[in-house]
Amino acid sequence: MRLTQRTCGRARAGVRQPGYDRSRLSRGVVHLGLGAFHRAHQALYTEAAIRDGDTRWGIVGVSLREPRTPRALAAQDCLYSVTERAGPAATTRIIGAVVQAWYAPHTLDQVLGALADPGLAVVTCTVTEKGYCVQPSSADLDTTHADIRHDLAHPDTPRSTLGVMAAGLRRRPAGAPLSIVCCDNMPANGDTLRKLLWQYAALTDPALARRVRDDVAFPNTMVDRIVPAATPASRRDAQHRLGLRDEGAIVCEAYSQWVIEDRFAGPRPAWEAGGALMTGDVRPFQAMKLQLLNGTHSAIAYAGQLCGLETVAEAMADPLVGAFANGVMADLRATVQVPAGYDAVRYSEALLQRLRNTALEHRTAQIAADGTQKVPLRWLPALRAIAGAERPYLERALAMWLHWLRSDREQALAWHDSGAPALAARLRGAHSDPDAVREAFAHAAVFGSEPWPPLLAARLARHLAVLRGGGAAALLSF
Ligand code: CS2
Repeated sequence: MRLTQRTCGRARAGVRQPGYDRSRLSRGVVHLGLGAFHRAHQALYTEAAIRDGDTRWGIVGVSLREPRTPRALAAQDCLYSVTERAGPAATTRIIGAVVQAWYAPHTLDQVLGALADPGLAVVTCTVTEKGYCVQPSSADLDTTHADIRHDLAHPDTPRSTLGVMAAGLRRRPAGAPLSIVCCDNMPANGDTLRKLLWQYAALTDPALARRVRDDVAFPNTMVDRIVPAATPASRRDAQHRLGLRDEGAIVCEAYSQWVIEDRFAGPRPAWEAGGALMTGDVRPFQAMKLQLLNGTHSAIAYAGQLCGLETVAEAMADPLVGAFANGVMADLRATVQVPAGYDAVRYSEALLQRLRNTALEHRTAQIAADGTQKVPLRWLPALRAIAGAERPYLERALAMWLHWLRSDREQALAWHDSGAPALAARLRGAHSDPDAVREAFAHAAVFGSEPWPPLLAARLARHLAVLRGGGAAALLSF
């Protein structure tokens, strides 16, 4: 039997139900990017606000690219389950906060209508780093991006995140307050989104650009929860716990954190009910999390890929990769400023513990995807900050990524990471390892245009030579 509004009461005992009248929910939030992360993170905070009695905040979930999730949710009255797992312990709950699940290419008019509704006060988004059509090294709009070019030519039938936001805003009556809350892993994510949307609007519609600048709030946020993409095994596990078939089931860790800059243009859900922290300055939280967690994650992903380790937990259990992860975190810690009240070492230890969670099937391939978008945010600031001083683990991580790109995996990569083929082609065209490093550093889209220290280049070339000769195990045994 499948999970729906009619059947949800028949879930196994112990499964937590929404516990409120979903028919009373209004559409208060439009969310762009209906993947597992949103549904296991922000949606749960909104659920908590609704359970506290505020029925204004039903979520209109919009998928811009992927039809599977909206189709699955629509067949389940938008209900789905979240199973939180820490080792053998697990809790399963049914989430009721999503009230619509739309696939934008098929429902564009409704999506734009929802964005234009003056009663709508909050838009959230999780479209991944590449979903913003941003140039990773400069954080400026990539005006050569095919989707941006399409949307500039066809502003009323957009397909990019920015194009959809702009088209919705254009239809919106002036003066209706709106806050757009970016929930992707980018430093200053709200400020960056404001700049990108402004740059996009300024290309064709100066009045809209002014509204983006003056009328819309873009609070910065730090989001944290490990939510692997569902696999057949995780779905079976969740369905077993639920006792109903659920094509939207998510299995994730029990840990969750959301830190939000308290800068909204109008009303918002009381996300504090779910434990969100409202603060004046999110930057130290973002830097700490993006570098220590995501930076280490990416290093584990490439080391794991090169060593044939499929999941993060397997990689962490491998003596070489496990020790390497610890070292990368220490290298990143050397330059990161943690928020007041945090102890960087204790935070790192808790992270390592989370990464060892054997109940999650978090694939190294998933984290390795989109490296040209992630590496410039996760590793390069630390390598810039310590120009001169050797950071043995982080530099080995960078060498492993370059080696991974130049090996024959670039076909698979091209599919995920549209920035990878150009860098991979440079690396493959190089005549020697030092030449490969020169080529990489000359690739300004990823490495920026400021020169990199020659000593760093020399060390990277040596690491590439070791990788070529003895593989990742040789590089990590030092
Ligand atoms: C991961 C993140 O896929 C990735 O690149 O590093 O999705 C990570 O799991 C989350 O940011 C954890 O909060």
